[in-house]
Amino acid sequence: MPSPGAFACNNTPEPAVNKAIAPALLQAAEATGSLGMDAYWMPFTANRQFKRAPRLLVRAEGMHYWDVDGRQILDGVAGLWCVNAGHGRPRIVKAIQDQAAEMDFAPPFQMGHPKAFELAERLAALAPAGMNKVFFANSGSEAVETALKMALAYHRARGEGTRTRLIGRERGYHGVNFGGISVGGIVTNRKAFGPLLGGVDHIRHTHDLARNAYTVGQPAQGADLADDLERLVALHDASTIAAVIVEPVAGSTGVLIPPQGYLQRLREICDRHGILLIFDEVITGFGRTGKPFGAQTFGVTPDLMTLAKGLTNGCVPMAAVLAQQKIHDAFMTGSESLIEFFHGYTYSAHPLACAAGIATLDTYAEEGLLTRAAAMADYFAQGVHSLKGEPNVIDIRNIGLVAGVELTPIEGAPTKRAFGVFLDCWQQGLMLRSTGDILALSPPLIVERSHIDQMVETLRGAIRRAA
Ligand code: PXG
Ligand code: PLP
Repeated sequence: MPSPGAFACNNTPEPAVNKAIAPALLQAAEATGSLGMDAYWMPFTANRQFKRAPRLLVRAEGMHYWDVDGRQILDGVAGLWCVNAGHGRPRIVKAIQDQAAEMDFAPPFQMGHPKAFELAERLAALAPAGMNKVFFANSGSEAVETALKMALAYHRARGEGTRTRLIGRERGYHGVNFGGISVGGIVTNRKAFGPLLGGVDHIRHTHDLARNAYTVGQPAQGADLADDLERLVALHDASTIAAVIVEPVAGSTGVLIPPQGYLQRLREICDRHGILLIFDEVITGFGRTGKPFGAQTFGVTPDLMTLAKGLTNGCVPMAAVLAQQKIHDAFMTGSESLIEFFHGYTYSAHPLACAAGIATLDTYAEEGLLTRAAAMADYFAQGVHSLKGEPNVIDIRNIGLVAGVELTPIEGAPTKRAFGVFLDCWQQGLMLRSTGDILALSPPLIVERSHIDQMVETLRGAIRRAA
């Protein structure tokens, strides 16, 4: 048998072994004869480094994970920006268990099941007025592809088939499928994958340390950056442009908060030129910014909106595209016996996901979680902004219950400083995200002040040690 040490976190001093957890895992591994870690090619991970010093999670409840050594880890990123109600919520667990026993799968093409309709109605009721049509997918990446295809087909259905161009934004993250990386603006996610989609262009990103560093909430400067869309209209002509896709708050790229008035201006320019506006709310959806959706926090309604992550509290993969009535209605022409939109996934509206989604929305509603970020925002902001002045910190930004802390890169080794801070925090019992030289915090929305204190002080210590 390979040594149990294969699972140990080598750099953890004297882990307090939780007898209930680690032996169970090791026993299971022994039974299957595979303690090895070779076969699993891990996503968005430094595989070789990880396998030398694995970070293995085995249990989760509330605000915490436990690792294979039995250490309790505070969850500072809601898993991966998705576990908004905290871990192991009994209502959601039971809904998934019951659904698995009652009906495991129902084909979504030319068939339906009641919970799919129920969840769609519930989502439409939460959404900004008018966004009342719901199309299901299984990941944020799939939701993005779906929204882009809807935009193209919408224009064609209305007789404006010349509108084929898609506009994204620099530093945007829209998942990893071909449409998403094409409109996305993160070079590492694009450069290895050939010419991508044709007919795509990008507006400038809104990150501006010189003018906006250390802003609490929305930066004052930068609404004018939306005018970059006018530049692309002048270059390509509006008659060739189908849609613009942006994240209301860019998450993956390091928590970029939209400048005051910026999203309004984008909306105005889109309206002026008949261009659809797509909000990718995979991270901002479900309470992260203080209201159910970023569109409501920022007071701008898009034509299409992508959702995932918090939709099922991360418990079962699921995503959705919300569309304005007018988008949907443009498809509903011709013979009623014909399929209107040639698109869908085997697992669209999967029964387990629908059950999890309904129970998740119940949990959010019962506990007021979709507005709790607004109530906690001031305390959270004070905490994270107290890191100003710590070594190598060059910016701190926040809204609702999400924050980014940007560090000066180590010369010649970008990303290394923030990744070091991430590893140090992990050893101190805090899980957060590093992206580039930015640390991102986005705790479950059940977070208490004491957790915020622990997050901030753990991060402070790690930043000091990284100096
Ligand atoms: N759009 C946005 C705005 C996202 O944040 C996706 C689409 C894709 O969702 P899926 O479910 O296909 O992963 C996301 C996902 C990070 C990180 O850097 C963020 C995401 C995914 C993985 C890592 O912290 N966001
Ligand atoms: N590839 C093949 C060969 C398939 O038959 C299907 C679906 O039937 C897919 C891919 C797409 O899978 P999904 O619907 O889960 O996205």
